[in-house]
Amino acid sequence: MFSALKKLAAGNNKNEANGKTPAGGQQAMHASLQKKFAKGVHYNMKIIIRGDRNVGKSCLFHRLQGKAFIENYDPTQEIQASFFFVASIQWSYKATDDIVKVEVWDVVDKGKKKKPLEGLKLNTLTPASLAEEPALDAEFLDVYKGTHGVIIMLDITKQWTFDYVKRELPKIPTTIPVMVLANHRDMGHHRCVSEDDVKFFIESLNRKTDAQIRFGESSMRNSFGLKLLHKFFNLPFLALQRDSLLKQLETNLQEMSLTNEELDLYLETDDASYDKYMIINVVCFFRIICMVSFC
Ligand SMILES: Nc1nc2c(ncn2[C@@H]2O[C@H](COP(=O)(O)OP(=O)(O)OP(=O)(O)O)[C@@H](O)[C@H]2O)c(=O)[nH]1
Ligand SMILES: [Mg+2]
Repeated sequence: MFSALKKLAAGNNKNEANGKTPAGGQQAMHASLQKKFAKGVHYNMKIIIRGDRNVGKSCLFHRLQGKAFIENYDPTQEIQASFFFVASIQWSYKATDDIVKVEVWDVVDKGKKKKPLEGLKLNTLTPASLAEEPALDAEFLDVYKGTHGVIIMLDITKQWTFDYVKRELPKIPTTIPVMVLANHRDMGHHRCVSEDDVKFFIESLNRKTDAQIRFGESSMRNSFGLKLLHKFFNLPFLALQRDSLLKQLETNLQEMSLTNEELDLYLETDDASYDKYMIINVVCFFRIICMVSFC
């Protein structure tokens, strides 16, 4: 687990460097982008995907990486993180050349505990050391920390997945833009969660901040809704950009007040007095004359 934690914290620099497709769903940066990005990443944007079991989170996680639909259900055991650069998910904000690293997390609420010491039969092992290692899941990590956007998914054919959304949505910090994604749209004939029900619930939350809760529909089977998601990414990006600009503005104001203080201090020194300046110059002049005449 701790290696996975390190991976989440440190990104996939090592793998990017050797150009291999790394494990755990991470993706190496395309060689043609390396030159462009050599100038440095301007923004790191973290997007997390949440939702009840079996709603299609991992399918979306794969789709965002440009991969094919996964037919078989393989429950995710612990949080997966993937690191993209804008061009590799065909996302960029229209009015800017900024290089944005998009980090997507496929979040697992309750992971399967692992037995790290399985297979080892040493006498020195105590029952405590044989204890199961916790999985990297939402119970273990504060997944909203440092998050810029949330995609919360439900399956329109399963009422209880909407109940999950109802429970989780109010827990999401109101500063983070959210997309409620009603997935399995291609299964419309089995639909039991209506668009109106979801929209009504979202409105009932009465979010007052700029970070809105949006609603959209999707099908991971035929990629419907991915365009909408890419547009949605503009919201967390613009919020991130605004924070960064506000910080720059704050630094600018601090620098300005420091410069004014420096100017005030300078004006109190001998260097800033014309009379003293002239005396120093005259003394220097006579010294040079004396040196020249001695030579
Ligand atoms: N028809 C249809 N099937 C989908 C869609 N999205 C996902 N599935 C199927 O639903 C099943 C579950 O998808 P996953 O992406 O593994 O679900 P998950 O939310 O990651 O599940 P957990 O990892 O257990 O939390 C898989 O069999 C997918 O093929 C969709 O939009 N339409
Ligand atoms: Mg999954």
